Amino acid sequence: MKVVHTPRHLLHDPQVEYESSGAQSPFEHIGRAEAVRATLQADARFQLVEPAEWGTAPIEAVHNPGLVRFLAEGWALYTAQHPGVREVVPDVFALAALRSKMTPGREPQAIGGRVGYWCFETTTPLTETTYEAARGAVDTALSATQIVLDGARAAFGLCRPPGHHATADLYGGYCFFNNAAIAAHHVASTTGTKVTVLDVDYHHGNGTQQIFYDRDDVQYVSLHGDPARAYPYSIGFADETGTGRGAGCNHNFPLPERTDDDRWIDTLAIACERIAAFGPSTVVVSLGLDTFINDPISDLAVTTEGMRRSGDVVRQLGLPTVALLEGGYDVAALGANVQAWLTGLGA
Ligand code: OKP
Ligand code: ZN
Repeated sequence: MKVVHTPRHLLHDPQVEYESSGAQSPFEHIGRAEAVRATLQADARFQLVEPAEWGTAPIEAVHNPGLVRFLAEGWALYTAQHPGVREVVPDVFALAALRSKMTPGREPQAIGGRVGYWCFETTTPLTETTYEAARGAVDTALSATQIVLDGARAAFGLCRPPGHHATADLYGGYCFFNNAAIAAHHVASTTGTKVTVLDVDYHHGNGTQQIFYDRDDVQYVSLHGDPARAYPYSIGFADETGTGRGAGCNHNFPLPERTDDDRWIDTLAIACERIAAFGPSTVVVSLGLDTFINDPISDLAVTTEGMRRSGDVVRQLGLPTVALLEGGYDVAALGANVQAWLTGLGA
């Protein structure tokens, strides 16, 4: 199986994130992708290839061009006003409810206001070269997708930073551009066929759900920790099923704490029945490995063998599949967990 990887992810290397009302060392760090690369490089079944350059057009087909522009220029503008800042983080959020009863808001002119207009939370620092890394992750996703469009049964994009929390207009949740949504839209728009995004990350992919919520050509199917207790808290409930033309095309499977391999696999099998009923040409997997039993920020109990079985369940759909890395924070086990999942998928 081909694995798309670029060292450009090293350009996103924040030293601090703000979570639970405190500063901490980031969970989403360069060591994650390096661990996955090392494991796959040492396994002869995988061939590492570099992505092509895809430019901003496929990004702006999914995201607000204003978001792209902010991520490209925001760090320099902010640090010109606040010299010495390394990680830019919002402190004022332009929440829609601030303007209830009024006309919709517009992008603030002041850079301090712009950060909280395009970002929804505090754990996603913007550094001097974050934009280049985020562009590299999109290129990785699109090149892995192209390998599948060219006829491969499966491919893996070693995306970092991850993507599934980024909405059309907002970054956050360690995510800047929604790699999986950009890939899925690319397939749907260039082939005119239906696509499914299957999200197996522990966290609900609120961004992907939002981007496709009113569309009937891209189905979103997610298994995740119940938002009643798990990030992103306000989205990912089972009664969110799509709107307008997209009614019935969104499927959420919130799961309880300590969900084990058997329950996870049973739920994934039901999710795959919904995918088969939708009839997509292609499946894009948002491959988070933070459902792992020892993950430091999650509370499910899937084992490495459960990862292999998960890939096997998806393989049995018999559809061309592009898997893109999302989360997974037990770095010691991350390479083996990706390897197991891709082995199940048919590496
Ligand atoms: C990104 B991905 C919980 C805070 C969670 C952000 C988590 C982003 C996860 N106290 N912080 O889905 O793995
Ligand atoms: Zn996650």
